[in-house]
Amino acid sequence: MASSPPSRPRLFILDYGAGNVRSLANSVKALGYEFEWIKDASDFDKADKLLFPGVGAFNQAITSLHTSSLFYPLKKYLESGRPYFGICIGMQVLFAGSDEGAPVPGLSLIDARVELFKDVKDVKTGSKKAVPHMGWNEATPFPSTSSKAKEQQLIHGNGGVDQEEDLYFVHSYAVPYTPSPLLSSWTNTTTQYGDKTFVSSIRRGNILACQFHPEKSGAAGLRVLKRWLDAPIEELSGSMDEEAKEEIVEIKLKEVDGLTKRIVACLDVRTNDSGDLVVTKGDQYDVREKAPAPVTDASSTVTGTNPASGGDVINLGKPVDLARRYYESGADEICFLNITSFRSSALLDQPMLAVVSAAAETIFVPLTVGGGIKDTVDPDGTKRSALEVAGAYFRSGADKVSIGSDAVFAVEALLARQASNTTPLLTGLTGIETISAAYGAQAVVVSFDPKRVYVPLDIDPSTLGPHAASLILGPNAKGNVTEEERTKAWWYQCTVMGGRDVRDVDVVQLAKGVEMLGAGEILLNSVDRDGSGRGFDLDLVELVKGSVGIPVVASSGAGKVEDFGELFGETEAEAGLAAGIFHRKEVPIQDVKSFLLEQKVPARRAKDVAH
Ligand code: 1PR
Repeated sequence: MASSPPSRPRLFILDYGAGNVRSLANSVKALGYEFEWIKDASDFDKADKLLFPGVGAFNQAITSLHTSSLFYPLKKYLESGRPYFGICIGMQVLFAGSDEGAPVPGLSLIDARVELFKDVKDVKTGSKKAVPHMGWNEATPFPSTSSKAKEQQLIHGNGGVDQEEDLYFVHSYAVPYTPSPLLSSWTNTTTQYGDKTFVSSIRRGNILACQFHPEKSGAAGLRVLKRWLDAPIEELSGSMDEEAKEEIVEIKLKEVDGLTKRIVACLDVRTNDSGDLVVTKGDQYDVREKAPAPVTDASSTVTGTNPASGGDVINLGKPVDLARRYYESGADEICFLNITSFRSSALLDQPMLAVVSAAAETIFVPLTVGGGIKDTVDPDGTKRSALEVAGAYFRSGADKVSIGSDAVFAVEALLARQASNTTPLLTGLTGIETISAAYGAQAVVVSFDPKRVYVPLDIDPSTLGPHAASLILGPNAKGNVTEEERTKAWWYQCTVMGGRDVRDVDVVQLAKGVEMLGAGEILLNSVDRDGSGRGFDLDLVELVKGSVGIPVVASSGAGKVEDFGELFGETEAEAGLAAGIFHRKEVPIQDVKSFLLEQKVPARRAKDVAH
């Protein structure tokens, strides 16, 4: 009788309830492995290998482990010498404690602490770097004695991550690297962000853990996961107590850190008039066909027009197919915006949840989803909190949620409390606050939809009140400025409901307000530049970037690769987003990357982009 194939090690994943574990689960499945969830303490005894993923708050993770009585069984598993792979919070909990949230002891395998990124500065210019550290950066192998070189096989070297490949990080806290025998015995890679060097992965005995997200780092990250999943148990097992070499290793600060500029592909999604969920794209937020759509034959030759299609929702394709195409073309992130969500409850808008869930199964870079993330009431009267809506998207595989209209209303209320000296200034009840508290600031993006308000060039700024802070004088405007614009001045007014309704809030007020509420990133659209192909509104980007310490994704108006070079050359934006030029196949994403690298702008390098 043929011998049964050797049974595979029993792989378990620990879900402490607030991380986006679906992405890791999807990655493990895509690599051909089955797994089981740790449901209670007894499952640790069945595990041959254990994965612990997660984003979010240290305190929340530790507290959750205690309330589910998993803290000590986890510690016992780690001490058993069986293989452990921790990701992000799954690495941080191994340390003694963290600056994040109320003080609570970690598993304390390593007597060092996780600290907040404070006063991170660019080494060359001294300019302040945004926190969270969000994007693609390199993990540099730790200079080590030969015993470690073998261990690094799991991340770098033969088929793992190549030295120059980038990995995805998203965190506001990290373990600073300081030369010491303790950290020398654990540190596997280090990463530099601004003028800070931190421990980006550890390896000792049966423990492998990384600050970056291999499940979100494209093909490079999946190779790291695959190495660990493929490795025989005996290769991964061992004792953490093996004697450590008393080495002190200095890591020299480089003049330029490795963080790259992100290129984000955005898909505006809505139902068309026949009820199908399609990717659409208009200009200045008008997504309907102007003229009747062209009719093409099998060879895509235009043979006429379809008079009935005038006024139809522009249909550029199916959301998941297009998103997969962009992932394969090297997009660093994918952003879905459900642009008619304000018409119904997101949770009832199952197709959008299904889109995210399907996309997350085959796309291994960060996914953001926006549209309808707010407190809602279903048609039957059921109340749904923004946190509940966001949770549904995270469980579907989203890494970040984007809040638009609701953020404007929250900042309006904040400004009113400020004006009337009402305390507390922060109620803790807004969607930004509740989602940020539960999933971490890095999971909360705020989408701006500003519209220019033109005023005479010789206006007395004091007549604009607080909006004077966002006033731009045409003669000083940057980038692609028309002669007519040079004769005017303007400020940027915020809109809601996809540009349909203007509010008495300007972009500087909104930016400062959402940062105070706990947002981790700004998606900065421009109604005026949307779909124009005229390039990004550099003055708008500079205004908002100069108002906050969180990352800014510039959006709207990209028409050619040079527009991205101009954006990153003229502003400190961390990312550039485009839609139309990608949907219409006018500019391949890889051409944007190649152009940026030619211009010496750091863009993600990957040996093979998609898995
Ligand atoms: O208000 O929380 O429900 O969120 C609604 C979301 O939908 C917001 O993020 C809002 O920006 C977006 N939205 C609403 N209506 C539209 C519309 O177009 N009618 N999309 C819309 C706005 C912004 C980008 C766009 C860039 C790049 N689109 O998605 O793709 O401007 O365009 P380009 O590269 O083609 O120039 P809520």
